[in-house]
Amino acid sequence: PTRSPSIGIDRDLLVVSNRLPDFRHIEGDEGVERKKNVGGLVSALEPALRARGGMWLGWSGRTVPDTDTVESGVIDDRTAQLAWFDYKESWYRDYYSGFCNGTLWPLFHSFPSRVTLSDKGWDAYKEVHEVIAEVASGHIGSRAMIWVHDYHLLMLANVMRRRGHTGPMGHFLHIPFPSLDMFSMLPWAAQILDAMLDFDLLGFHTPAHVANFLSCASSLLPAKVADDVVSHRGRITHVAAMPIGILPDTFQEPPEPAIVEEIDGLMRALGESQLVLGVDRLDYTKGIPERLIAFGRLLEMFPEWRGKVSLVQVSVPSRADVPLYAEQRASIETIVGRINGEFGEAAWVPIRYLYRSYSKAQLSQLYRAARVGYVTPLRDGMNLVAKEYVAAQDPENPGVLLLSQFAGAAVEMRDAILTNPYHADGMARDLDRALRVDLPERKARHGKLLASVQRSNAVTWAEGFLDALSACR
Ligand code: GDG
Repeated sequence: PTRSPSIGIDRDLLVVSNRLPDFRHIEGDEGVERKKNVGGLVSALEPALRARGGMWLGWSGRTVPDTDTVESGVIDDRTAQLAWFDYKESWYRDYYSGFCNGTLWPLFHSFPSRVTLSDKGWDAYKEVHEVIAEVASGHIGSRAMIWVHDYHLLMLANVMRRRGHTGPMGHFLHIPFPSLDMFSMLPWAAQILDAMLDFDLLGFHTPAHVANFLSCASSLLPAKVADDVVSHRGRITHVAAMPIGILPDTFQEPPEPAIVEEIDGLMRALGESQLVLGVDRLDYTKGIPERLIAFGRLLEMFPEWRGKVSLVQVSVPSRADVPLYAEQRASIETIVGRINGEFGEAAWVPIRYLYRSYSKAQLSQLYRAARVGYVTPLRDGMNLVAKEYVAAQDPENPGVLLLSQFAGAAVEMRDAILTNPYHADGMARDLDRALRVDLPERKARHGKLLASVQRSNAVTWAEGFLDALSACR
């Protein structure tokens, strides 16, 4: 990729998110180090970005001392023009780790006891919005369409409108929107809602998230709600449930021989055992300790599974510098040790815990090898792992999806076996049931799940959002 100055006042689409797709960090003054693997979001948006000469703006992944000048720039990438900016160290601490991941993330996932509230975090949240709005304004004209992603940027439309932006602006929230009770915990609840209503379109994963937003807007603001339209300060905002999807075909690509060999090696090590698979970022919302404990309960309540089933839990390192995440990691390792110590035998390891990340091709093969996809977040906006697991199955011999009732994905994926991750005994019984599903029922459930994953995919999601945003004006 090459760096180029921003030229683009004639661009008509800008996507803004905290992280750029697969854009890790800038190296030195010259090049940019990127991961080759392109995620679903950028693949889904690529056609629209190309057609509209669009640009994607986000954090470079790099922090600079507070005393330095913050740099920003543009690189031309194969998929899109990527515009980046650095964070000051204090923004990383007070905005990113602080307000975004220490306040909004736990609050929106309904973990009130994990929420930290500080004026410093709130000030940093507002300050970083101003900075991003300034960078954004340098890249587009005032009538361009802007699509903003996630909880890091809830107030961007408000700041852009103040700077004179008149073009359509939409926001998609990738995490849940909480109930009124929960949201009211935020001292700045009304300011955030008020600012969100400067967007023309607000997209959420599920009708329940939409209902929560509408109930907060009508209770905490003098806003008028009629159906899915909110009127406030003489402006109109459309609110819609638009569940995100994946690119299902990309999980059926034939693997390279080295990957086949690697997964075969794992399956040989499991011997006679059926594979139960968990894959998540290491995050307390994903319910990893609860999942491990329920697996231990399965071995107690149904001893016939001992030696016949193994859990492989892949936990991808995430936000490792946030203390809560380090604690979570330690607690998981303790539980794994306890269960393996209690039930393991020389020839059988109940839980294999892998604290690392895998390539998409490796993940696809792991999904395909697993008899049960064990996807049990305590709360999740959607959960793409559930959809990927279904997409990767062999249709002639598919596995069973065991899915938390608290994942957004549970709304569309009624043919999974749904479970309550807070109830270890119940989840152990549901796991036992999932392991016993016979081939005809596995095929029937998988056929319906796959049809839904194919119907509502990443491309239909991105097109649907942009069409709806255009239609708002
Ligand atoms: C947020 C919301 C919402 C995982 N391990 C590896 C790897 N992954 C990929 C998976 C999947 C993605 O990461 C995780 O997506 P999720 O949806 O499960 O969860 P969050 O990261 O929390 O995402 C969530 C989502 O946004 C989209 O709106 O569904 O609710 O929290 O795609 O495959 N990818 C690679 N190696 C790994 O080891 N390459």
